[in-house]
Amino acid sequence: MTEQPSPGLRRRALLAGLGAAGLAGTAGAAEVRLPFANGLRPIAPAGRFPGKASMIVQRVRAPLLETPWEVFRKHLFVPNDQAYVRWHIPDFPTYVDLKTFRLRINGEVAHPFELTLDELVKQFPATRAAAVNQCSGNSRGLINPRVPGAQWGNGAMYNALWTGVRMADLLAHAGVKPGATHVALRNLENLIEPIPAHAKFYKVLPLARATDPSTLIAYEMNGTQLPLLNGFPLRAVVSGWYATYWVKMLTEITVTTHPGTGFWMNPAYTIPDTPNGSMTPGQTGVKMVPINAMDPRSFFTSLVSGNTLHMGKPMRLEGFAFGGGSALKEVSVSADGGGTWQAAALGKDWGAYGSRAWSLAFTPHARGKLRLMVRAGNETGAVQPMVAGWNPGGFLYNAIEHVDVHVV
Ligand SMILES: Nc1nc2c(c(=O)[nH]1)N[C@H]1C(S)=C(S)[C@@H](COP(=O)(O)O)O[C@H]1N2
Ligand SMILES: [Mo]
Repeated sequence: MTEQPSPGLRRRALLAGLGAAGLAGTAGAAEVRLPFANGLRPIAPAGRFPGKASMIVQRVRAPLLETPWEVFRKHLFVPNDQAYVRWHIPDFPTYVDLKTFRLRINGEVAHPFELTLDELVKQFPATRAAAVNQCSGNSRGLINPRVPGAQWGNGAMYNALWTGVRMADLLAHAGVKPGATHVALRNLENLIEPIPAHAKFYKVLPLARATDPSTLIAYEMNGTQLPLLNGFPLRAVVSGWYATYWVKMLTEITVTTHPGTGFWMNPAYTIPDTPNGSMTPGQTGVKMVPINAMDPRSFFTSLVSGNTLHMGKPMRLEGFAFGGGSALKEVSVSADGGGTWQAAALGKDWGAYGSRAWSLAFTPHARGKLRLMVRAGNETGAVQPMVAGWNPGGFLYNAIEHVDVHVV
């Protein structure tokens, strides 16, 4: 697994040419079977989607493209051309003209203002940090009982090194008025008229989250401009929170005094207001709240189920993990069904909200079937559960992962 960020093969995002033809039709002949019933998906060849190498096709229009698991086995920082893609509305812009593009800061502020991309880059200090972008519904296909929505495997996430400006700096420049409580993040799709107002995708953040120093407006991903499909030219990076808040093609930040009424804040993207966001299927009268911070997750990369290990032969187990809403605290591995856990060594810390590599020396001691489990915990005390909690949106999946290997 490479632990350095690299932007991927295509160094420049394609800014034009993503016309209707680019999003229509069927994918190539290759297929992958995700690990759940009805998991067969086509694999799009490189170049089938602009700026993207080979991707698992969950849906063509609006695109839902999943990162193949092989990519995570090779890269701690997912190359831009294999970062997953998720759009809600088919009619998003397929071309962004930087001559006319502006980011506007308005609403409950003393001095509303607007900037070109160039002005944003030049007038505000750049900051750079790793953070994991993860869809709220990542791994939804593994939730039991199944729920509707994109049936993702584990590939609706990516760790990237983000460069941008702090949202707090822009808001301070505008002068937030007393009494303001939230910021609404709007994007270029909101300017497209055929989309009815109630359906337009925008998200609202509590002011405290918007002004946290880890909340960025990013213009680079792994050292190069954002791919169009990942939000060129600007996107919100709400480090530690689910990607639904990471508004792409961000064009307007409106400071407000209310939490927003849009469909995409409520009922979409809400979770039960219970300690771990879970409930019983069919349970009624459960209070729902907007989804927010991520939970910890950890994965194997050096092994997949079906691999063979050799008895008595020392080897290294490897993978990556992230803490979610707070920094990763520990990763441990169990070879006895969760009875005992051994702490793994953690690799370089690229920032509290990014992924870290982990590794552990291991020697198999008995022949036969062996299940290895990996578990992460974060600084606020959240630890991955053996079985994922259930909620009707199929969000927050973070059960302990395992590989089943043969020892010979
Ligand atoms: N403008 C815009 N931004 C958006 C969305 C969208 O549909 N439109 N979807 C959100 C959701 S739900 C996810 S999971 C992430 C996906 O980010 P990605 O495409 O870079 O993977 O974008 C978020 N930002
Ligand atoms: Mo999402």
